[in-house]
Amino acid sequence: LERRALQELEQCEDSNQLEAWRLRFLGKKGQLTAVLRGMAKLSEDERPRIGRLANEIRDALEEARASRQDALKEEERRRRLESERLDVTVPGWRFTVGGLHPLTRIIEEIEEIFLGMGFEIHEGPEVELDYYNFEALNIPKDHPARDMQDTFYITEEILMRTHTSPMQARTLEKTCPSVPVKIIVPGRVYRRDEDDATHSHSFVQVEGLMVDRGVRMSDLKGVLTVFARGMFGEDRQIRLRPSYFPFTEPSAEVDVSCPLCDGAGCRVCKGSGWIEILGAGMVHPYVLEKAGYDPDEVSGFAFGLGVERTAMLKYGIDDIRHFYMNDLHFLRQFRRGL
Ligand code: FA5
Repeated sequence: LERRALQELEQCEDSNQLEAWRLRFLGKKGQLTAVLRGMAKLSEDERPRIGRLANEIRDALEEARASRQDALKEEERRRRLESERLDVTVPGWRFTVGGLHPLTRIIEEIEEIFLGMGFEIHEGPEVELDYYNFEALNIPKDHPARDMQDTFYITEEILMRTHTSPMQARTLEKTCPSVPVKIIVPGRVYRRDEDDATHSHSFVQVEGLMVDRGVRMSDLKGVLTVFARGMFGEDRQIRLRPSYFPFTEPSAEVDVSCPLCDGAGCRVCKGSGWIEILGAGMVHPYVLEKAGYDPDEVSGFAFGLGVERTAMLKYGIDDIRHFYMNDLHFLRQFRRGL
């Protein structure tokens, strides 16, 4: 019995097997216990001898079990340590860190420049009422100027805003009758334009609006000059060309002298030396009146700047679609400084 028990003990590989072994030999119903129980049947002179022998075997088995248990524990500890081993010399993972999108960076730069001139930053809804996008800006339903901005309609009265100018009307309605009002409104706009190198059906504008007593066209020119120099360099010039918007009078299109121009073949300005970046003008009396202001008391200017065009000009990018293709080779160029 002892030999068999010791042999089987050797084969126990873990604490479960060891416990099963203990029950098999030393437990209440175990084989050695059965021997001790059977001693009642033995004769008087056999009993002490067999009893001693059985006790010795029990002690030997207990002892063997304890040392097997220690060995198994030690083995388990060794295995655990092995599996938890950490090689601190293995090279680490390289984490790829993203960066700000070039358009986000340009918007932040624009905001900085206008904050510096005392403008506040406001935001407005991209899904807009026809009323604010057109009507309140002096563009009634049958007005031919609606064709200038081909529109995505959601219902007859709700549309995707085609410019950030509705925020002129929304803001003035709220601020009336107090002055001064000095805000810029960055935001995405949508038009049913054919996509090409300089047009996108969805792009970003920054609206500017200043209303106060005695605001003049020269204030507009001064503010835009500060902007152009802050954005493109101190030696930039701006040029105002007469234009037409129903919500400004007079209206102008504003060009910046090409900062990258290298003559007739310049791929940014096509050799003209100037690039259009925004539309602007003096806020039309109709718009002021509609919001509740008296146009004889206050005046203002407004402008709408194309952010992609500004970024293209600043970084010499020749196709607006680069901003939306998510080509990492393109985007990584703008990562420095995060
Ligand atoms: C307007 O949207 C007027 N709301 C601007 C304005 C505001 C005038 C306040 C007067 C007072 P326009 O449609 O020209 O104007 O667009 C303004 C600028 O947005 C353009 O100068 C150009 O930089 C940019 N832009 C226009 N259409 C697109 C287009 N499809 N893709 C990318 N940029 C565009």
